[in-house]
Amino acid sequence: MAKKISQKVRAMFPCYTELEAPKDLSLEAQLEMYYKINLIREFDTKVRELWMEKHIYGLAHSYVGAEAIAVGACAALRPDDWITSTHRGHGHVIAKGGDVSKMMAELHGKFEGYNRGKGGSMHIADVAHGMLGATGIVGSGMPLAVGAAYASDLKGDGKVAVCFHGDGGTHQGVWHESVNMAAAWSLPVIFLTENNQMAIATRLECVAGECNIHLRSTAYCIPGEIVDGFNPFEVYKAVKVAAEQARRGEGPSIIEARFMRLLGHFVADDQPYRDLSKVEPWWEFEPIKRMRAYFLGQKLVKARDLNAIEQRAKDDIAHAIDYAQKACTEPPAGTLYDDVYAHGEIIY
Ligand SMILES: Cc1ncc(C[n+]2csc(CCOP(=O)(O)OP(=O)(O)O)c2C)c(N)n1
Repeated sequence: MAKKISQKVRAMFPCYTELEAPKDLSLEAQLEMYYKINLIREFDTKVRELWMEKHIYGLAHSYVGAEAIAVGACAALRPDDWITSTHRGHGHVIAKGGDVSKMMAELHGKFEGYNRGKGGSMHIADVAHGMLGATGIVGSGMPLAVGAAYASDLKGDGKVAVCFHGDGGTHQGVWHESVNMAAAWSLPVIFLTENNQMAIATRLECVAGECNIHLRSTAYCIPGEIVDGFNPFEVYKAVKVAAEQARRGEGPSIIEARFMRLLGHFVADDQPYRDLSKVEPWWEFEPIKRMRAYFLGQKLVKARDLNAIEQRAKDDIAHAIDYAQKACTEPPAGTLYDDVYAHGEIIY
């Protein structure tokens, strides 16, 4: 029987839902989600430390707290489906099956990294795994997702594109243009809003006429749904339904995964613009704590087996750091201009 949700939780987080595993997911698959959530948590926790110690170049944005969204969504996709990402993309890469060692090498500016050390955190793509790329330009992943979905529609290969973006991104004109085109052409896209209720220092309610982003779907005559963004199983269920609709040719959907940004906007943000005592209670809802309580409470898994999964995630990230720092090499000076400009004739 579902547990009663307290008034206090309801008032703070109205879309909170208790964890209940989807019927079509084996325990093994649920534990794989638990591993990936831990892997993302550990990756971005270490990235923050390494950035502070000046091992990592460029800026980095943490996916800590948002793990349930990427992992829940990607578990509901086929390996050959597409995703597009944001400036906060490490979680998307890992959830879609990317290589943590290659990503860690890239963040260290090493030649063995995803972009041969030239791109850094916000430019990681892994097309072989269907990950079309992170981007520092808010909103720029949206038309990419529509384009990928259009290609799949023309080819009839049954692939779906999930467009991850923040709540801030939904205020860009390109969001509306992308949703409109996908709706008009019935394209297989899922617009998945990671609504952490903040865009850098700006609270959503200060800049949105309608804070319920999923309700904007009515303007485009497509389905829209809101889910608890800290609950990987609810994200999975919503994406599964939306992906099945899209594959049947029924067009795009909007899913708003609501949660709270638990850390600063970027790794060194000490957040003078918000009262951190109001953020603290949100840690109660974070996915690792809740999944652990669920598996133990339902007597599905023993604590020692969950500990072993958590340790495996830690070991895998320790190995990735070791690889980036000890086994990888600096990019040779002669490769400075490689992959930067296309070789070709200029035609006037
Ligand atoms: C086109 C563009 N405008 C502004 C920025 C600066 N900027 C970087 S992240 C960000 C906030 C994005 O907020 P949101 O989409 O909610 O994502 P979140 O960071 O909360 O995950 C802004 C305004 C940018 N990178 N690109």
